[in-house]
Amino acid sequence: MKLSLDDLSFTIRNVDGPLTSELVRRPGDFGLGQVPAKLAPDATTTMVCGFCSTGCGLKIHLRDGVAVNLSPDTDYPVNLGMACPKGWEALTPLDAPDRGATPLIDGTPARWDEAMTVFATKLRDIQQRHGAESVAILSTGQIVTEEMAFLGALARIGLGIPNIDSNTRQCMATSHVAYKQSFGFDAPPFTYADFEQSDVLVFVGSNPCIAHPIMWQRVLRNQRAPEILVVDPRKTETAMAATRHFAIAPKSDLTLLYGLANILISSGWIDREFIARSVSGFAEFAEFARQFTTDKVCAATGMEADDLWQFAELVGRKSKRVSWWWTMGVNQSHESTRTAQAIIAIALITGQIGKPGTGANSITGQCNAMGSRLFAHASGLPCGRDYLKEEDRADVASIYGIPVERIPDKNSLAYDQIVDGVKAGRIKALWVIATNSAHSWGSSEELQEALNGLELLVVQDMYPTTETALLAHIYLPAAGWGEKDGTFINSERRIGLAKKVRRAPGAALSDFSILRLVAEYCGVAPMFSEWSSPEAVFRIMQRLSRGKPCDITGIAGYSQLDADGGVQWPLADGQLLIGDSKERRLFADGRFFHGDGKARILFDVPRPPAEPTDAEFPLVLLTGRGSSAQWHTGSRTGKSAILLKMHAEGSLVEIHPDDAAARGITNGERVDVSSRRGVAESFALVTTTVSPGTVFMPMHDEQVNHLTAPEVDPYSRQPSYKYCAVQLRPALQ
Ligand SMILES: Nc1nc2c(c(=O)[nH]1)N[C@H]1C(S)=C(S)[C@@H](COP(=O)(O)OP(=O)(O)OC[C@H]3O[C@@H](n4cnc5c(=O)[nH]c(N)nc54)[C@H](O)[C@@H]3O)O[C@H]1N2
Ligand SMILES: Nc1nc2c(c(=O)[nH]1)N[C@H]1C(S)=C(S)[C@@H](COP(=O)(O)OP(=O)(O)OC[C@H]3O[C@@H](n4cnc5c(=O)[nH]c(N)nc54)[C@H](O)[C@@H]3O)O[C@H]1N2
Ligand code: SF4
Ligand SMILES: [Mo]
Repeated sequence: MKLSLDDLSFTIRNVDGPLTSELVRRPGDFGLGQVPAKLAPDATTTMVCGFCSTGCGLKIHLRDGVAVNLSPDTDYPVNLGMACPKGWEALTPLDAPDRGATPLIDGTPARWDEAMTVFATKLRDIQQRHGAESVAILSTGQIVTEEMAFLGALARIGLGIPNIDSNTRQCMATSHVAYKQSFGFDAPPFTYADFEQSDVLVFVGSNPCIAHPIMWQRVLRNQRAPEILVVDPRKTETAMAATRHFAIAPKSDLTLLYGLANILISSGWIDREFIARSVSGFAEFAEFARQFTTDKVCAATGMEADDLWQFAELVGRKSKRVSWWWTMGVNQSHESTRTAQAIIAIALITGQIGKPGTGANSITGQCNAMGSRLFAHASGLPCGRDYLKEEDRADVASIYGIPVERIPDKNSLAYDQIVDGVKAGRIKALWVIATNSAHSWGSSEELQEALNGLELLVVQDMYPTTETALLAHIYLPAAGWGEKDGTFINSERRIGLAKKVRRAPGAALSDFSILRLVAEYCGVAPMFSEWSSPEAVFRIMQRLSRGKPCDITGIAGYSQLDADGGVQWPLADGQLLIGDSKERRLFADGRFFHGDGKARILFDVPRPPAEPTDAEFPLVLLTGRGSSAQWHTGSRTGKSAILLKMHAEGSLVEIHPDDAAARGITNGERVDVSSRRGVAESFALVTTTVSPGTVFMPMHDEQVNHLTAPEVDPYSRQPSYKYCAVQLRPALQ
């Protein structure tokens, strides 16, 4: 149905109206919706948290149909009544005084009609003058899956925008590619119960005490007196709580893992039966791994031989359940895909997968990183399909009811290639949705300059005050978590429901509604007539998933997600959730998703990062999460007085006492941190949590990416944020 401008202005006018249940959905309603009709005005409802990928369930307490408070859900299978500070404070950022309440054109408030007219006109004009390749989109792992699916389809199929990628590239591209190549599908195999059922847990480049506090609580519930091994160059909070900490040299993980594999294979601490049945590439790998002798591994990692052998023995014991967990210390590296696959290889050759308390387990980051990996149309067509395969394109075309020619037969550029295009002036128009690239992308000062040179920068965010939004020609005010309906997929493949329990401020609209407006103003709405509400899109997603490893055709709808505490994929048509099947892991039958049913071992010779340290820049800068109260670029968590009180103020750089003394730097002193790309003004925190030769800065610090390098992994194109050469000096003055 073609919507008239009257319909649009009806909807838009009503944005300012009260939050009432009269505003029911109807054709022409852009999903402005109401508090779900089944909720009594003063009831409690449940939904998942919108910060991290743990995906905790929260009880939302309503007054007059509006959320006024929340508490952790005691019945939700993920968090069992617990929440971290961000979860407890999740409603606060919604009330921040700098929320965007109206579109802005060059900083001046505008009506939606004006903003959309300018957007559509400029977009078409740039496409015509400079060709399709001149437009790109940077999206996110922090909107609901339905919005991601809609955005991807609208952009690539509807609007002819060939390049769309997201911050998931900065975060999860490595796990996506590693699993896809190794298992035949991007399938994290675990369930959180595995934290409680392991005898040995190995965390590689992962700091769950800070980044996934409720997953860590699940570890603490483990009654098996587990060994907890942490591989991290820093003595993190998690390392301090572990039974063993291996403070290896930065970026020596791949050598370490191959060395472990060599010991495991040569000592016979492997599961030959499982390998024969379920693994391909073992013989070649065994041959390859022989070169990683104990001496070589100790030289690269800085470990003692005894420690290396004890590590191997702990993970090689057949009678024990061993689980491997990795996060950004692995994914953000110049050889990240092979590092992740080395972890996978060890789990495979020791037969530690598909059973309770085992697995090669990538912990995801953002609330919906997993949704973007499966449904965003970015690095592939939904549910593991490939733009380059004719049958996959035909499949999607028939599900969408559109001619197959509409589906591009080319892949999108990756984030770093889009950024290069912006810098080189090839990309003239960029639409940024729910990510703050000007802070979070490496070499950020250079990017900020390039963004300034764009013909059109559209930023769609909850706040017009982010570093990126401040540069926008058109700012589109978005509703956030709690102000719209849809689903998130957490780290253990659990699809959870997010609900509208608040009205977004002023004229702010849900991303879903904004996409509907864009479709309308760009003249492609009829192609998306079926994409009328988040739940309608969920039905389309179910059709996309049919017959795939992530089949969700058995989910009855949002009502089941609500009633069952979320549902892990897969749940195919006819499959029922009974008994303890609410917590399911994959590969119990030892069969993987490649045609031969086997998992593949993939490996490469380790190589050094592109930017070595030298006399001018002798220290390695590590970056990462600073505290459980801070979220990324701080646009949300920075709005909570409580969360602000929970972490140190200002910029801090952690430096070892030896390195500080060598530079005449004392604790608390002002310092300049410089790299080949920029300088950060900071204060020294002299501490032994970092090893000599390394320093650490939290990524929440806006200056951190002035310093970081642009190197990416060749398979996943994920940036190596956790390694660049820097120098520290007392600040001049
Ligand atoms: N409080 C809070 N929680 C969050 C987030 C947040 O911003 N704040 N963000 C969420 C997101 S999107 C993500 S992706 C996750 C990230 O979660 P994590 O990956 O656990 O967090 P990071 O601190 O980025 O990185 C983990 C560790 O990698 C280590 N590391 C650095 N270099 C190396 C190396 O060469 N080898 C090894 N083995 N380790 C190395 C760092 O010292 C760091 O301790 O957190 C999620 N949770
Ligand atoms: N040096 C260094 N850099 C890093 C990392 C690191 O470890 N070190 N980690 C990287 C990783 S893993 C990640 S995931 C990225 C994160 O980097 P970003 O994605 O840039 O960080 P956020 O602050 O989460 O930005 C999300 C934005 O979306 C907005 N938003 C929230 N909800 C909604 C919504 O529903 N709709 C809309 N339209 N907007 C919304 C928020 O206001 C916020 O401005 O940073 C990466 N950068
Ligand atoms: S652990 Fe993650 S999902 Fe759970 S309350 Fe904290 S931020 Fe939310
Ligand atoms: Mo992330």
